Amino acid sequence: MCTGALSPAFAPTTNAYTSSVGNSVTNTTVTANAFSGGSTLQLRINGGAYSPLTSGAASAALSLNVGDNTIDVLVTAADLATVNTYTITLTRRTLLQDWQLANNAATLTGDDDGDGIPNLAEYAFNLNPHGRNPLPYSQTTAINPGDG
Ligand SMILES: [Ca+2]
Repeated sequence: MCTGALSPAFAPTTNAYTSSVGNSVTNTTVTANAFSGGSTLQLRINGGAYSPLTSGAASAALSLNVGDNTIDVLVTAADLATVNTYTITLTRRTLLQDWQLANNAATLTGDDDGDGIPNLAEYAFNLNPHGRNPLPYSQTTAINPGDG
């Protein structure tokens, strides 16, 4: 139905799907197959106007926002009375989310390699969150017991 993998797998009785793409993916196309010859298909993204979609043919390119995009495929049966809408929530990841996925860094506050640098700082300093890194700065604390 969509260029990316849908979750769950497409089934006629399931109306809601999710999928995700990397930050570098700026547009997508949707291909849908009508179940019966008399059905018509329409497509819209992010609540815009519906446009006709030819069964089995790729749609025009749909521009994706970073974050969630809602793609609706409206199916009208030949009797014009039976209407079904299939909705795909397609998430275009941020650069940070791409990095988290590539590095299996589930949380930004976690410190997966225990080197004292949280994952978000590993990202910011372009470090490896699964290889201990020397701290990008150093701190020296002088203790002088003679003071005060
Ligand atoms: Ca770390």
